Amino acid sequence: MRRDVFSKSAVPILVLIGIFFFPALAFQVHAEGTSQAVTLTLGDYRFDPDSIEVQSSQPVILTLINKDGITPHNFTLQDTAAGLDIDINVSAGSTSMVEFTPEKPGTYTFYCAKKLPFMKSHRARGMEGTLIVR
Ligand SMILES: [Cu+2]
Repeated sequence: MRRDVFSKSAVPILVLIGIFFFPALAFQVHAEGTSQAVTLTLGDYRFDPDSIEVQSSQPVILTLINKDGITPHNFTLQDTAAGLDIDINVSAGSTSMVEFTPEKPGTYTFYCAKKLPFMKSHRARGMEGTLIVR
């Protein structure tokens, strides 16, 4: 049972790592400046609101609430030139969070990438919106 001995001795080390590093990480997030909290509701094949505005070079904490009971949704925002690469699923009735920092001012389109076979995509049904970075 050498494996047991190893995992028991590893526990205090992992706890110590947690105690020393997590406050440091938390402090770093707060020291970077004001973060911007944005909440979007997803449901009925739309985003609400469908237009959001944020400041560049400041972290955005995006909360995605899927209010539909059965339909899973998604938030996709990809623009490689602007360094944006978000693709996050939000199961029916659940909430997902994502943090990103938009560095380049501009107007970007986000959408839901869900699509069932033989059906119109959620985006084609109107599930898209605009992120304006000032
Ligand atoms: Cu959707």
